[in-house]
Amino acid sequence: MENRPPPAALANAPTAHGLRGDYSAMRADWTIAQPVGSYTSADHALWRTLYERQTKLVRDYAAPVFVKSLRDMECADAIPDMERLSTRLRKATGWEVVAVPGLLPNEVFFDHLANRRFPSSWWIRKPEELDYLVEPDVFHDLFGHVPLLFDPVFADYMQQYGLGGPKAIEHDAVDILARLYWYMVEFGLIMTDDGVKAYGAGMLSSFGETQFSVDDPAPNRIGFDLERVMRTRYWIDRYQSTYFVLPDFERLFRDSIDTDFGPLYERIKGHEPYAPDAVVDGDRVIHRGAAA
Ligand code: HBI
Ligand code: FE
Repeated sequence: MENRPPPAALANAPTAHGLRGDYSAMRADWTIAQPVGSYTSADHALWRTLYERQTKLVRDYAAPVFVKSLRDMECADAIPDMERLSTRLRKATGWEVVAVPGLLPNEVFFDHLANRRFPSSWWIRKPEELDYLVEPDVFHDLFGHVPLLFDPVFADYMQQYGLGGPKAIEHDAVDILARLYWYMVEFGLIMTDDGVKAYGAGMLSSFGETQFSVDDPAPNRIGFDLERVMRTRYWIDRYQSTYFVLPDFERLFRDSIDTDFGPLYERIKGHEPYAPDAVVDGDRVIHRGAAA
């Protein structure tokens, strides 16, 4: 176990307040052994509170694959053991969950995803952070992100996202690629036989944003278009003003595979980004936001 200082690369991380995790005892790949023994009964009780609150919403607002995968994860009672969870996940899609101290430098994060390893913070938020925390905690990562990794097509997409990281770094376009992750992994909506449903980790781990994203009249809901998403700025400190809606996960995966991102980055860099609440010519508007 090498001892390493918190990475300078993270100094300007989205979490301007500085990072919470202990980055001093990590493996070379920035993972740590999940300190399962260190969780207190209060930590597990907080997990149950968050889990029970969100599962009341999931029935009505979440995509069916999220509901089914969450049930199969059987993690209602306590903060899951990531190794046990990985044993199930590997059988489904070859992914595993690895414990990390918190936010990672982009290239490290991309490399884990490229190898079907989802890096999850190991620590849980404080009770006073029930509704908002700046850096992803174990609830956001395991409850929010892992269920979708049981879907074979979305699991393939997440690996593609990681594989595409180095080209974004090469084009100095990580901020453009990150919009795709933000809108389609953290805050994505999908059309189902039962209407628009949420699948994004950011909204499904948030008590207020789950309902807001699916049926509040305020935000725009616009049909997914890869370039449109990658041109659109997003909020990191409030509910989104626009959500993009997939017809299915295949569309996200196919468009990613079929696109040469190099020229796309250069084209996008030549234009002003769209504001988070913009509705532009060519948009397939499913719902025009009341606030727009
Ligand atoms: N690190 N642990 C962790 N989790 C993330 O979601 C994450 C990250 N580092 C970088 C990052 N996300 C995004 O900035 C990239 O998708 C661009
Ligand atoms: Fe996340």
